[in-house]
Amino acid sequence: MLYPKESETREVKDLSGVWEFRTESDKNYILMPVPASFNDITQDINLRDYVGRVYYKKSFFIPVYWKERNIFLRVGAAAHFSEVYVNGNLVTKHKGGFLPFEAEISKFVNYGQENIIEIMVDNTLTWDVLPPGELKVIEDEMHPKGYKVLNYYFDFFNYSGIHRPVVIYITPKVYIKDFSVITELSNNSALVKYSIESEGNNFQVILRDKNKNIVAENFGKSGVLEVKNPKLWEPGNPYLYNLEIKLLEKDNFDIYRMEIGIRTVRVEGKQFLINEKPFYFKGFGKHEDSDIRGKGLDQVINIKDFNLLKWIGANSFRTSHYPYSEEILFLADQYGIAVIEEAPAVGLNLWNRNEKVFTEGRVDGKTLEHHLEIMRELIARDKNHPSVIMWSVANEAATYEDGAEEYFRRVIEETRRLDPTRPITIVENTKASETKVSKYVDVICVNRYYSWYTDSGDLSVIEYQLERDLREWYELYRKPIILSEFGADAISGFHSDPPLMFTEEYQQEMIKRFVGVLDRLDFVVGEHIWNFADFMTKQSITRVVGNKKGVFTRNRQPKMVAHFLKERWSKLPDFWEK
Ligand code: BDP
Repeated sequence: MLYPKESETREVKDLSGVWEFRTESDKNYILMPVPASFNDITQDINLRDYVGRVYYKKSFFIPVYWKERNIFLRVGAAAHFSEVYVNGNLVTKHKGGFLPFEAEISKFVNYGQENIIEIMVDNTLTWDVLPPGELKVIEDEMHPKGYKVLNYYFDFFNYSGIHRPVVIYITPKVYIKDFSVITELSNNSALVKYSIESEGNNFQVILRDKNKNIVAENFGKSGVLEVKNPKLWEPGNPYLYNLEIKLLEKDNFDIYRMEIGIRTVRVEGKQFLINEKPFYFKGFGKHEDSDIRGKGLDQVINIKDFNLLKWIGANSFRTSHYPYSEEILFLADQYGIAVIEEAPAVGLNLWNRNEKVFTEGRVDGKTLEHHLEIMRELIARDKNHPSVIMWSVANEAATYEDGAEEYFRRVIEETRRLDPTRPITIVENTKASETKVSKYVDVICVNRYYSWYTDSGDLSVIEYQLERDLREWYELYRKPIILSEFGADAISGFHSDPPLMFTEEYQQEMIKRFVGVLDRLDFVVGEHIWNFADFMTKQSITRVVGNKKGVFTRNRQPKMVAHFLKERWSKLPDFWEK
């Protein structure tokens, strides 16, 4: 799926801005920004915690000359179920809050006149959407009749609404629908293998370097571009070429351009190789989360975050726990930050061994169908980003259950079929000896919270427990390991020496001790701290206005540990043969 871009033959009309908005029961519209989560925009607690359907509305104009074109309406993401109406006609529906969807709307629009778009968004979670949740009606004497609560088992607030831009774009009648590129290296040259999806047949493909010089050219719907002495894309040194695709059919001239990077990724033995060099992941699990905007796209926050990643010496992050916006991935390509991209499969765990998750009525065949569909949509959207170097199919699922094995075997097999070029992982918190799933993946990702959720407050256990644990993983699977989460809540401004839980000192000392262990294990190829920044969660007695494990505050100011990490990571090379 191509990102909507302007060219000589294409126009994009961005409908971002102020829309009208109401909840299902409310007849009056209020003003609502798009993109943004609706939760934190007003002073109304009922809207903040609203569960159910909301409606967004906006008018737009379609020029008469667009009759000669295809008109598409595309929603970058809306959480979690959506229906889109143009002039009262249902034009598309979508399930899943973190991927784009579009519809051809040419036959529904009024040319040279005003048009109305309405988007219904429902944020109710069920067991067959990812991430899952369940609406529970509580019937006891302590609650009024019909009292409902939305339960979900993941640790971030269920921000809702239209989170990414809504755009209208036009293409010629016959046009470039999609485009895929795979790059390979051999000696001093690179092969850029491409294929185009279109009803047209006559194509020219031109690759240019940064100075706009042509470095390779070819004709045809698929083919190979050979680049002599290529400049490679890699973390820290992200060279991008510009690829121009031209559909040359007489009346259907179409042009699409995109930036591509030449690079390879591969796992061998205990190493994760980028461009055949052993890469060491330094970075974070992140969230799309910020004050007031919630999960709404905001390039101010995004560019600040990339500047902070550079400042602290990180070279990678994981899109925990869902696919991030395309805009973020374009920035990762440009800033040279490697991305582990995760499916929104989080909360597939009830944290109770007596309550099965992979069972009929919870995570079952319907969930699996949706998960497979998400992997298809995700790979279709992001296959051409050089920054995306691995897929993560889920986070902390109950992988010790029997039912998890077949479920994830199917998801991983499908992911590999769709994209044989990138390694696959699943992020685990199960014990090495108990997971039924890690045998199917290429890289072991493990989350561990020694001295936090277990032996709380006792930093002295870390060395013993972590080393033992990671060695066991390696002994059993012989695959490279990334410690994909570790960290402590620290409330900015809380201090104590000796270090006590929730202080900045404790967070720093804990992280120091963890990385001390990682340094001496040669099969560990990365450290991702939980989390980049403080973020909002649902309210609970273990969350003080959200999760405070950020190395930065929610407002992106450094805590003490940020300086320690900056010092450490500036000395650790991106490519490191341990
Ligand atoms: C892990 C989860 C992550 C949580 C984190 C925590 O993967 O989403 O936010 O723990 O508890 O279990 O802080």
